[in-house]
Amino acid sequence: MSLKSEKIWLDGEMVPWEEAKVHVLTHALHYGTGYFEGIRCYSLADGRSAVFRLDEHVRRLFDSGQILGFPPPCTAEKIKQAILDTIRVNGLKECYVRPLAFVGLGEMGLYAPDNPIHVMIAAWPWGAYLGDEGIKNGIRAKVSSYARHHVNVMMTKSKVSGNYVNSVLAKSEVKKAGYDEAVMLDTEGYVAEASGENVFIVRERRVKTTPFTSILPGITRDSVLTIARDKGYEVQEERFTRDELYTADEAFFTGTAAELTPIREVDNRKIGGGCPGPVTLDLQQTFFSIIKGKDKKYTRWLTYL
Ligand code: PPE
Repeated sequence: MSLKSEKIWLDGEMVPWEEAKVHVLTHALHYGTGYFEGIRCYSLADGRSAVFRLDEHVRRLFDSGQILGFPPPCTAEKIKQAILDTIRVNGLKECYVRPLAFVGLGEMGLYAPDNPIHVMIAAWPWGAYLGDEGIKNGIRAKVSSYARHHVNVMMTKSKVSGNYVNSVLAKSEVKKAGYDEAVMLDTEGYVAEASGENVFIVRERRVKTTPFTSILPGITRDSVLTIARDKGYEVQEERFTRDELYTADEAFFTGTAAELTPIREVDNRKIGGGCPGPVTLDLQQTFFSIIKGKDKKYTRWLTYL
């Protein structure tokens, strides 16, 4: 994956990629005081391109700012336009977009209410996050020894940069042990989410996912829940345990980067038959046809370039 593009949007200007830099005393670099989004733009079957669920991602960016107490210094409309402009100016038909708002240079120390808030938006091509093989045949997951944030330790509904140290620890732990992705339990021992995805299980064709407890409210999670309900599956947003994950017929991850990736193994136990199950494949296929603009029922989720 190359992060290189022509331009990065920084505080209202299109800046050459090489010049989009910050000072080493930037507050966010020291204390993790930034918040970001991950958004995908897809090239459609009809030759156009569209950003998937742009409004919801920008809304969550503002929610993150509201939770932290330093909102972006511009309107949501301006950010939406800047996202579309960044994709266009870089000539990208299909890409991942990363907006980040962060506390800049000024005072050092934890309380720095007068430091400037910067916003940057970059875009680059990013293929299957957990690999082409993984998205097709499923990945091997391991439960991490690191617990997910407690709701009163970190603001889990906010996509805060600092929150991701917890994800980096978990992901590194399981990757070094030879697995593809980390499943994280909450501080009470229930399955929370993965290092960068939400978790779903299927048993007897019933689809279950973690409720809004200690998790990031995933936009892909919401899309898949909507698709599952529309298709007539019984859907439950309920806490579940690690052994319930082991004994599921099927399991999968959802995320903007990971899209809908089947889980074929957890802690060396095959899930179902050890390959993507029928409900997972059904939901995945519908999701893929929606993002490609082939399913007219969900065009409300697409913002055309
Ligand atoms: N939980 C976490 C912790 C998370 O980081 C993500 C997205 C999700 C759930 C799913 O949310 P959504 O994308 O709205 O469906 N993770 C982003 C960052 C990945 C990265 O490595 O960076 C993403 O998928 O863009």
